[in-house]
Amino acid sequence: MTTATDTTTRPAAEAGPVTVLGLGAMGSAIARTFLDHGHPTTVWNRTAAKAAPLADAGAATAPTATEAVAASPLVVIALLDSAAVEQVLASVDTAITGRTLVNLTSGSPDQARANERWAREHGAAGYLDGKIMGDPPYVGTPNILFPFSGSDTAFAAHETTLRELGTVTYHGEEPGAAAVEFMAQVATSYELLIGYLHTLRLLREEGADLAGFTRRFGDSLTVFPALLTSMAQAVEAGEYGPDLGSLDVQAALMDDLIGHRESVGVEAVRMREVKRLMDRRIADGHGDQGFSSLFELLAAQSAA
Ligand code: FVH
Repeated sequence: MTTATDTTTRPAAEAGPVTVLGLGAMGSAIARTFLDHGHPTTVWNRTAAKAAPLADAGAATAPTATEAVAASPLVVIALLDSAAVEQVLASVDTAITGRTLVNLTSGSPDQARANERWAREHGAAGYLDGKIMGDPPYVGTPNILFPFSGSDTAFAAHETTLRELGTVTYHGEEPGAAAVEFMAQVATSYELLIGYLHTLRLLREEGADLAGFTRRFGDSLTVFPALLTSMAQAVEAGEYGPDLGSLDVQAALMDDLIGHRESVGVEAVRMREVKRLMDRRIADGHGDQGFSSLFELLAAQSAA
């Protein structure tokens, strides 16, 4: 194993040793950030050549994941997926004993819970599950988000180091909580963005100004936080006022929206799905309620 060069930018006593397993775009950016903050940093990657730029920047390179883990009390993993995490952890085995394991690999809440069990059963000092919302160039800036969950003592012990990576939030001891947050944030964004792409297609077909619309729509998003809050309150209480108007009125508008999309050759399957839910709710006698009440139909067995 080569030796880490100390590139200290703050007192060495504060910047403890860190190991990073996985040197893809994200792991490399993470390791570089730790180096920039003066942590003695040990790195390992399945394809060893990817460690070379980090070695040039002062990282120690380990020939195996096990040796990398042995080098630091804090071990950060950023691999492709949960299958890769499982394989690498199996090779590390009891070398994790006494170390804090931080897994930043994307995965489900259940995978996070399984990793926490594995860490506990192998004597780790603690397990934190983290997720990444942002791109590699933003690592080390406030413009990338890292939700964490898991051991609160591990979080307290390593919070300062983890905050060097970006904007950090802690979601409590339940190991799956950060993954729940990640899945919810990412899924909502995809649903919003596919609607936006449909709209851009519709505007293009109508010959409208995409940039101008986008600017105005961006401005109108400022009303969303209050709207989302009131929708969450309605769902929590199970009491549905006529938000966005009553469903009786909204269903008629939906017919116009669907008809417009279809008239210019834009696919409208998701809007037809919204209309189908509205129609069901109206048929159930809830036409006086608002949009939030569709929540009642969104459990898998009730949406069919
Ligand atoms: N923009 C991004 O990059 C996104 C932002 C949101 C969160 N993701 C998640 O971050 C994890 C790492 O992503 P990444 O961008 O670093 O991914 P790659 O550049 O493709 O690197 C993948 C690394 O995983 C190693 N690897 C893959 N399979 C295995 C395996 N079976 N055993 C050991 N290592 C494995 C791979 O090694 P190699 O191919 O170089 O040998 C890379 O080090 C990810 O969960 C994203 O969802 C990033």
